[in-house]
Amino acid sequence: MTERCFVMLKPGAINRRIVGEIITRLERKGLNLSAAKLMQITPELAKQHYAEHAKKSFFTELITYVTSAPVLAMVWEGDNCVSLMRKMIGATNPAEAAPGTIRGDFCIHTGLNIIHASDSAKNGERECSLFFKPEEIISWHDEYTDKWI
Ligand code: IDP
Ligand code: MG
Repeated sequence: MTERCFVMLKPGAINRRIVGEIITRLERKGLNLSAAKLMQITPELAKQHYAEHAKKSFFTELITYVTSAPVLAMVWEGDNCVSLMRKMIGATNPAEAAPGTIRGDFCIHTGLNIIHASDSAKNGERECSLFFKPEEIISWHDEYTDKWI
């Protein structure tokens, strides 16, 4: 079933100049990029996005990190997009993320794990609408995705 997943390349991905490499991996999987926006996010937006972690010990550190420099907010679509994306990004702690995953290949510390992806289709919808207006998300299909993926 087609799903939407909100993906955010955190400040480390932009500053380390690996945005293109990460997007290439997601495109090659066969997922569709349907929105993208470079943003310097406010603490208010970051806190809304990560509301479920408000009481955690790392919350302040997390908000400081994701607001410290630009992020690339994106919407990706495809069949089973959320679970595929979570597999491709790997475990939250890069030390446990398998080689071949984005976190497994590009980072070391949990607090600097360079990429966010929604953890359920429901959260995917919630997060996409937090960062994008409906008209900014452009769902598209082509012969490649419909016939060959
Ligand atoms: P996820 O990003 O894999 O969904 P969550 O548990 O939702 O993982 O945590 C959100 C983000 O909060 C993580 O990606 C990471 O940046 C940060 N984080 C989670 N746990 C820790 C921790 O124990 N120390 C520091 N930062 C953490
Ligand atoms: Mg999460």
